[in-house]
Amino acid sequence: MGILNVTPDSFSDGGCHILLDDAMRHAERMLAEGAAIIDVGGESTRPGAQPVSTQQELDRVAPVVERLICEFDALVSVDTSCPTVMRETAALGAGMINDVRALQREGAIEAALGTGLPVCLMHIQGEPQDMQQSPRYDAPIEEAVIDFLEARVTACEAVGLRRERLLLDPGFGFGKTVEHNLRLLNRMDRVTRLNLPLLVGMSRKSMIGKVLGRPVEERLPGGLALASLAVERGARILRVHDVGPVLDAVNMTWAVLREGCEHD
Ligand code: 9MG
Repeated sequence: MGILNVTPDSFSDGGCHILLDDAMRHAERMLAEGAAIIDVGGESTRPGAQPVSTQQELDRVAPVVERLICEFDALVSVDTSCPTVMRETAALGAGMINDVRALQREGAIEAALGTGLPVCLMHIQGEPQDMQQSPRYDAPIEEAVIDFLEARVTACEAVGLRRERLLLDPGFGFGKTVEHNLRLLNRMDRVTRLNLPLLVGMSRKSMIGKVLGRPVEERLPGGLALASLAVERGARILRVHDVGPVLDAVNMTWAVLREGCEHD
């Protein structure tokens, strides 16, 4: 899943893909490098980001979704928590909803249900504005994440949004310290026990910066290591900026894992 941010302040490529033509070129490049999904977001969810109005989000995202669908044969995912944006972009042909708030906003479950689209439910504690202010948990992080995701799946099923349409995401960096993120990655096999496909996003995130002491533009090697480990621990979709290099890392990882399956 290639990341296409159409926000002025997104943390790692902020401002680069604001213009429609730039956004199309960037999407084209990610698809040529092997992306199967393009994830379009119009509201930054980086730590400290301020919310945007529904109209602002729609104005950013809708033209991009419309042109992506017109010009490319790709699955377009919309990174949104807003019921109106879900409905409007689904009507334009979007094929998936990626909600970092796991459909917790009022009306979001009903809107997602009405679209008929698959939905990624992500774990988050707090809101982007304050989620990184000393995050703490009463239970081990992996148990907190599993309990939250199970509860969100139950809430979806209660209104008729069937689990066949759901994907789960442990939400690296969303209300978590570096230690939480590292522990969660080590125990991600437990999240796979919920028996739903796992989507994971760690590309260029601050956990890499903090461990390696690298600025955002130098985090690719760290991101490749995390991508490989995530696949080995059960991730099936990786949300990334650097599609080509990550795909090589993933294909190499799969070659090793396949050999293990064939000869065990
Ligand atoms: C929008 N967004 C930013 N980071 C993300 C992550 O880790 N997962 C998902 N599903 N979406 C994300």
